[in-house]
Parts: sequence; C-alpha cells; structure tokens
Amino acid sequence: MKTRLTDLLGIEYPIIQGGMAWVATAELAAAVSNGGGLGLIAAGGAPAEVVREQIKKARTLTDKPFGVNVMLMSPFADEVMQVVIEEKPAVVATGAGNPAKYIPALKEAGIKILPVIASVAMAKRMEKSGVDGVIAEGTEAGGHIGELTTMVLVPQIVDAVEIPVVAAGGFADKRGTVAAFALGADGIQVGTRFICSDECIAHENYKQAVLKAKDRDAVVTGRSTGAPVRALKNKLTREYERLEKAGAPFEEIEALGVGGLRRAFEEGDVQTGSLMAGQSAAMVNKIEPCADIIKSYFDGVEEILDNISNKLK
Ligand code: TUI
Repeated sequence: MKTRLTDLLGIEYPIIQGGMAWVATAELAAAVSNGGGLGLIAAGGAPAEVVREQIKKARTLTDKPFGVNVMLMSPFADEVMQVVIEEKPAVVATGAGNPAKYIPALKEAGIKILPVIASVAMAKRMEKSGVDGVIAEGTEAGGHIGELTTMVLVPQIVDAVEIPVVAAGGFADKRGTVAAFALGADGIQVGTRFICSDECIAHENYKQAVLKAKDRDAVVTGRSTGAPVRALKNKLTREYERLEKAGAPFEEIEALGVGGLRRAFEEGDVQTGSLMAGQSAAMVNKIEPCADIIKSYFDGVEEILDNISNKLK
C-alpha cells in the first residue's frame, strides 16, 4: 500500500497508533510498527527518563520506525522533548497544545513532526511552522478532545493545508478506512482498537470494559472546566458529572481525576479509574494481535468500494 503517509514515514500501511497515555507503551508501539503501521510511545504525564527507557525498550523490540507522542499539557513536556531530541525516534506526534517552540530543534534532529490538531486555524498555523503532516482528531476520539466531529473536521483540514492529513477519531474498521480516504485523508490514526490487542499491557479489566462498551458508553466529562475528556461511563464519570452540575470548585473536580488513568491501567479499577476510550469502543469486539488488527483495517477494502459503486449506480 502506498500513500503520502507511507512514503513520508517509510511504513507499509497508512495507520498510526494513537498516543494513549499509560496504554501506549514500548510493547504496544513496537507491535504496531512490526505489524506495518507506525507505533507511538505515549509520554503522557511521565517523567523524561521514563520516556527514554521506553524508547530504548522499543528499540529492542523492533527495527521498524516508531514515534513518541508528547502530551504538551504535561509538566514534563520540555524535558521529554529534550530526551526525544537526544534519542531521535523517527517521529514525534504532539497532543493537547501547540508544539511550535520545539519545531526547529526537532527538525534539526531529523525527526518528523505530526501534531494532533482539532481546528482549521491550528492546522494552518502548524503547516506554516513547517510540520510534516497533521493528525486531524474529531470529537469521537478518546481522552482529551476538541468540539468538531471527524466527518466535518477532516475535509476542512484537507482543503486548508497541502501537507499529509491523518484522520483520527472513530475509526474502528475498514469501513472507517474507506470513509477517511473518501474525506481526503492520507491515513488514519487508531487508538481505542489497539487497547484490545494482545500486546497492549493494560489491565485485563480495562480491555474487558472496552469490549463490553455500547454505543453511548463513551461519555465526556470536564466540559465545564475547559478540558473535556472522553472515557467509559463509570462511578468516576458519574461523580465528575455530579460535581460539575453542582458547580463545585475547579480544584475539587480536577482532583477527582488525578491518578485515574493509572488506576484503570495498572490496577484494573473500572469504577474509580479513568477508562479513556473513544466512541468506537462500542465497535471493538475482540482481542487480537496488532498485526491482525492492522490488516483488518485494509484487507478487503475493495469489497466496500464495490458496494459503494453498486449503491451509487
Ligand atoms: O491529546 C489528546 N488526547 C489526550 S491527552 C490525554 S492526557 C490527559 N489526562 C487528563 C486530562 C487531560 C489530558 C488524554 N488524551 N489528543 C490530541 C488533541 N490535541 N486533541 C485536541 C488537541 C489540541 C487541543 C488544543 C491540539 C492543539 C490545541 O491547541 C491549543 C492552542 O494552543 O491553540
């Protein structure tokens, strides 16, 4: 398979694994890269030296290109970027902010830069700053999200920039792949589906929660505090909702979520843990190896295209 994204990154399939904090470890990133996509280690809120160890570990697990997702709201973002510049993974993806100040040093180090963006203005600004492509993430995605849906965001970004566009948010199978390319994207980013992979080392309870999720289970909290997050409905999201409705102080609401991802990922606490996942969780029904998941997004797309041709006759 050959697209502008596969050419840019030197990968076999135009698919990037989402940079899910805690969940996207060296094991997951390496498995995705070995399967022909681009795996990402998520720095999340981890200290820089932890990220360095993860990069080193990934190098022992794959000789294919992989990347690091740097979450820009992290208090360690500056140090993590410094480590990334030293370790030189093939790609840096960024989330939850504007990476402009890091771009010259990343380019100097020969690292490709793919910021996640959720608006046209940000995509244009990033293109001007010299990034290699953008990941346009719709509100269907899990974790920290923007307002616009993938369906309306992606074509607007495609029209606004010349660089490759990766569509993210809501991609659960090959019908999604075809839709992304129909919207003009050059590839897809997939997060939630990879939680339910053999190589993801998240707690089994987290994986089972994703498998069980139904259509309206991936809910958004934190809209009132300005940092909306999508996660599977549980005691934590209900408590969040209650405090938000009661107009509780910002600090009290935010304190609820502290350590939530760790509780979900490590302890398998599906009640007070933060089970970040996208709306596509409802479409995830089995745990498989990453290589099989990747193939399932691309093998047999011709059949879907035939169905489209038949319907549009
Ligand atoms: O970053 C994400 N998703 C995330 S980060 C995360 S860790 C976290 N934990 C607890 C609370 C909050 C976060 C979990 N999920 N996705 C990429 C993304 N980036 N979505 C939206 C954006 C974004 C938002 C604003 C990108 C740029 C931006 O620019 C703002 C500016 O500076 O103009």
